[in-house]
Order: sequence, then C-alpha cells, then structure tokens
Amino acid sequence: MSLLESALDFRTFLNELAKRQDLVEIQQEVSAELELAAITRRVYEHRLPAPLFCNIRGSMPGARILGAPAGMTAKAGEEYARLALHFGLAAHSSPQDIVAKIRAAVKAEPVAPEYCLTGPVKENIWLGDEVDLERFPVPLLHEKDGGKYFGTYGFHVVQSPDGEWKSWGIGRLMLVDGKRLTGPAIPTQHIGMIREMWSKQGKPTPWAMVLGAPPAAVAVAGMPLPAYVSEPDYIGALLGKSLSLVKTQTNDLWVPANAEIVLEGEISLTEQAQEGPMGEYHGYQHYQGNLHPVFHVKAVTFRNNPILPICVAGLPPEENHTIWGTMISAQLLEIMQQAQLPVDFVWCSYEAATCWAVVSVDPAKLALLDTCAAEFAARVAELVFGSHPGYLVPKLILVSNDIDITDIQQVVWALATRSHPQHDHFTFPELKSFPMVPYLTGEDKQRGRGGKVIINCLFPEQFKGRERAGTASFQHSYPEHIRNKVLENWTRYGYSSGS
Ligand SMILES: Cc1cc2nc3c(=O)[nH]c(=O)nc-3n(C[C@H](O)[C@H](O)[C@H](O)COP(=O)(O)O)c2cc1C
Ligand SMILES: [Mn+2]
Repeated sequence: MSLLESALDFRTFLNELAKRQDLVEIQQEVSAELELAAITRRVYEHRLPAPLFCNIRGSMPGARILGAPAGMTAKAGEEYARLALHFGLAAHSSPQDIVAKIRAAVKAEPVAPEYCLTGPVKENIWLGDEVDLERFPVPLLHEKDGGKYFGTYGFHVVQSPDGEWKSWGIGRLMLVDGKRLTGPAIPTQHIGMIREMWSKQGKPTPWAMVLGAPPAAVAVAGMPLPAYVSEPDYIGALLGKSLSLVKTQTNDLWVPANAEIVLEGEISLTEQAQEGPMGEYHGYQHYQGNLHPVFHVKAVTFRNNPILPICVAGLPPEENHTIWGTMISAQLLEIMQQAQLPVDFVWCSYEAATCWAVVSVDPAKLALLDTCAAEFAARVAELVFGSHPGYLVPKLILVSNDIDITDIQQVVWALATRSHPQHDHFTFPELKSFPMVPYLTGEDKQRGRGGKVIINCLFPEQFKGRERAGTASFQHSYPEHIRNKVLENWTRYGYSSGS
C-alpha cells in the first residue's frame, strides 16, 4: 500500500505507525484524568512511539485515545517521520522535503472533494437528546487546566452564509457539559471571520468539528492559507486525490466520510462560557481562563470503537510546533518568494515554540537589491507581519544561507555572533499581534498590537556582496584532500566513532 493512503485515512496511518513500531498499544487500564496526558507528555519529551490508549477507565467501551499524533521520533535520520506520514512522505523526509510537498500544492489545481451519501463516520449517530459528550473519554490534560478538552487535534468546519468559502481550521474546545463546549474563535482567524458574517445576519454559526480526520486534512486545517481559500480543495491539490465527504445530519456542512468522530451543531450568537486556562503551545500554564463562545452540539456521529486524537500542549515538540510551525513555515516562504525577496527557506524552529521563524537569505541575491539592514527589515516586516501566517509569529530572524536553519545549534551560533545589539533589532510596536504570545503586556493585548521584532543576523558587508568572515570548522578550514585523508584514517588514529 502506498504511503499516500496513510495521509488519506487515520486508521491506515495508525497501521503504518504500528508496522514501523512507532505506536504503542496500551491495553493496561489508564485514567483520562491526567494519567494518559502525563504519559503523552513524556512521550513527546523523550520522542517515543505514539501511545494508543485502548482501555480508558469509565468510558464508553471500545473508545480509544491516540496521543502525540505528530510527535517527533528519536531515530536518527527519521526525526520527522510521523509528521511526514501526514503527507504520505517517506520516514527519512527532511523539513525541506516536507515544505516542498506542501508548497507544490499551492501551485497545483484544486481538486474538488467527492460528495458521498454515507461513510464509516455514520456507523453511530446520536441526535438531540441522545447527545452525551461525557460518554467519550474526555481527558484532563494538565493539573491546572480549567476543564477537560474534547478538541485539541480536531478541526472546526464552518462556511460563509453564501456557501462559497468553506473553512477548516484546528482550534481547541473544552467541555462545558454533555451537550456544550467552549473555545476561542479569534476574530482574525477564519472561524472568527466567518462567525462575524453569520452574526451580521443575526444568526448562530452552523458548525462541526472533525476528530480523527485524514492526517493530511488535519495538517492543512493547521495551515494559515489566505482568507477565502477553502481548505478541502487545497487538500485535494496536495494529495492529487479527492477527499471523500459526507453531509452532516443537522446542517449543510460536509465532513470527511472516514473521520473517527464528528460533532455538529452551532456556535452561539451570544452565549459565552469560561474557557481554560490550558497548558499551551508556548510552553506555559496560565492560571486564569477567558470567556469564549459556547458551541452547542446537536448531533454526534462516530465510527465503531472511535479513536480520539489529542495534543497535550506544552514544551516543544508537540503538534503546535510540528504541524502549525511547519505549515506556517511553508506559507511564509511562499509569501516571501512571491514578493521576489532573496529567501530560500523559512523555518519555525520547533524549539522556539512557534514564537519565531528563521529566514534563510541568499546573500548574492541580497546584494543585488542595493539595500541595508533597516530598509530590508522594514520591507520584510510590512510583507510578512501583515500576512495571515506572519501575524501568528512574533519574531523573525534573518540569516544568510551558509546556516542550515533547521539546525538549532547553527541558529543559536548565528544569533549570538552576528546580530548587533544596537543596530540589528528592529521592533514594530504598531503592527497587529497574535494575542496568545506569552510575553505581551496587558496594554499590548488591549491595543492588539506590539511584540513584533526582526533580528538581523546578516553582516553589513553581506548587503554589499562581500563577506565579513568565513567559518572556522572541520568543513570550512581544511582543503578537501586533508579532510579526506583524515576521514580515511580515522579509525587508524585510534578513534572508533565519529567518522
Ligand atoms: C494542535 C494545534 C492546536 C491549535 N489550536 C488553536 C487554537 O486553539 N486557536 C487558534 O486560533 N488556532 C489554533 N491553532 C492554529 C490554527 O489551526 C491555524 O492558525 C490555522 O491556520 C487556523 O485556520 P485558518 O487559517 O483557516 O483561520 C492550532 C494549531 C494546531 C496544530
Ligand atoms: Mn483558512
């Protein structure tokens, strides 16, 4: 079976992980109150195989939970394997391979979904009074969270009132009771924009949430594509195949036919509930929640023995870094290359918790622009921070392409040694900012602005087509014949490894 099938179907994805021994099926009874989340957290932090919890105390028989769906692996050369499989790519794929695959779809023709009459997600249907979300194993993820989270790796499905713009976007949802959930619908995210269109008509927003979707669909739902681009069409372009969709029971939305669980209903026009706090993507646990809209669940459809995937947010790497960070990287690269900037790669270092993106600049092409750091930074800031993906990332690091920006050690070296404290930090207090960024002040959040910076690690000479200095290292400081001789003789010198 081709790896593409894993991108198109969550259970095929799990089978492939099992085949690779990148899945641990846990038959021992575990509690959904912190225990399975603590296991998942440890799995991320040690880069272990994804846990599939098969026996969860007190939950509906057969219901399971998958942790760390896009966690990293410890195997050298295959660190990104679980993420790559979301796109049907081989285990050894690099960040560059994955970003190239995502970007190829931007240029490909959209492939429309196939609209089916039914599918596995309709194996069980609860309507109205039958809806009881608490029969599912809904986990408490961190001790100080404000509630249990049903949705941490599911995507919202909404559409504009005229049906033209169909938006799929990942967002979290906390349980309020058996029929209600709450979570953010930030006005600048597409769910917030579409909700505003319905609100203007005085109507609640028809809504669904998909959990256990085709992995490629989840990844794209975590991608900041431009407004009015419908994610389902883009997923078809990415895979070169139509997604199979079925209609929800109670509204006019279409969802993947092979999803594990679909919640459907509406986002209230006025009703709010206290949401959070939750341990979050930046690695912090806040102690206070916020008021967010209530999502009313009017129907639930699910497969037999449904599997709920979860992300236990916190210190990297988890899916807010591996999925969100990677999808943002691809979009930022697209935007900068479209604008003809001399940029050959962009990478949200997972270690930076999606709070910075590193930009690899080609110094030969940079010199042709006849610019300087301040002018270049201003141009990049206007283009990037003003865009949908750039709004999400508060810090940009500009560095020349002698650095492999996916290697955090090299990024740290450049950051420490190339940016002048006085001349290379450019701040943009008047630009819009993403409210979840942890260091923003109360005033920033009130204004919705601030916290944006560009750190320039390009030397002044590099803007003029010259070098300031070379690199002193094994690779750069010796002629090829010496390096080859050393490598050939390595064990003869008495070293057993490192050749
Ligand atoms: C695991 C995970 C959780 C996320 N949680 C949220 C969230 O709670 N709120 C939010 O606005 N974005 C969240 N995101 C990011 C959005 O999914 C992302 O910005 C996406 O582009 C939103 O869709 P849109 O561009 O169509 O608005 C999350 C992403 C991932 C991968
Ligand atoms: Mn969108």
